[in-house]
Amino acid sequence: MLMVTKRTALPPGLIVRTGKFVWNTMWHTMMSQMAPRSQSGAYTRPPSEFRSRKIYPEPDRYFLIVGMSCPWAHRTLVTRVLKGLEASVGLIQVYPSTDEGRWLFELGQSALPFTDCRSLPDFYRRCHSGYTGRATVPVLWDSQTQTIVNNESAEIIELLNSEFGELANGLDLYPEALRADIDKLNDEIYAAINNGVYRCGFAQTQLAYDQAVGELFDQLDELDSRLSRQRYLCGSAGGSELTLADVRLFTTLIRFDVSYHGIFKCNRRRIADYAHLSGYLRDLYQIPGIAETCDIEAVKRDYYGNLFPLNPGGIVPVGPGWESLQASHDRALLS
Ligand SMILES: N[C@@H](CCC(=O)N[C@@H](CS)C(=O)NCC(=O)O)C(=O)O
Repeated sequence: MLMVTKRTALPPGLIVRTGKFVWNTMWHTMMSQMAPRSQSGAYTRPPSEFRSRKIYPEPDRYFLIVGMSCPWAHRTLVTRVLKGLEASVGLIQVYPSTDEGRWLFELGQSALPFTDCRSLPDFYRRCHSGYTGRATVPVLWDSQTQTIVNNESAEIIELLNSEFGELANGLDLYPEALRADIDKLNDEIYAAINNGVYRCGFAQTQLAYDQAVGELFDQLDELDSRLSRQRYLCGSAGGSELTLADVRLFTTLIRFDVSYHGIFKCNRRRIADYAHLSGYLRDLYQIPGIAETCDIEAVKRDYYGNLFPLNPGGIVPVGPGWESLQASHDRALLS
């Protein structure tokens, strides 16, 4: 006689509660490794550890190690172009590993200094034995002493601006007369915008997210109004000049609609919705040589594909494109 076993289905409530418990526990564990947090669940970025400012301006001596999706590394690429340092300061690219959560070198890449370093953490340890901190890009590397000079983008761009003597052109992106103005804006823009988008995306509580997203859009609104009167961020209306403050804002703005708006939930508005910030972004993008430093596909792919806890399925959205960055603007009228 055929025996029929009666299978009892698990109650849906139990499945949902168990699933949520397991996922939440894993999510918090992975998030706290990817993004260190405060008691209140707010993202706290660890400080960079290599901070030398000593440069011996010789051609082919220094290299920048960069990942194309990284906004901090992008600052150094833009400054290298603006200062005409492409022929003197070399570039080494790294690529994010989808499963290891670290940057990898492309094997066989000619400029790679040590053939046995597969990953950026290997490279940091090779240059500074016993190093246990985070292995971040950008890195300014001295091939002569085989040491990392500096791994703080805010300082690397100042060094590229002022320490490469005759190797660089004479454009001053951090002029003495504007320094107080630049520093003040940099501090505000860093907290609310450059790091602000990460504070939104890496928030681990609703409260931390609400606070970060509020500050982000308040600051964007303020800058939009400032940029209605002047072409660039610093200097007075009619007399503004391109400075490092613009470089620093640019690399966040260009990633905004493509990645931060979606994956970091910075979605009260897009940059395209701002009357002046959108033209300002196009203006900077269209400076000769700058478009070549921007790799939109890498930005989209790396944010959506490699921040696993924020997008476990790894699906990369189709839009938006950035054809609109080529569109005309009337920013020159503000000069
Ligand atoms: N303070 C650094 C931050 C650089 C940074 O966070 N870079 C990210 C890529 S966007 C990174 O390399 N993260 C690897 C890690 O934290 O292990 C700077 O501005 O130079």
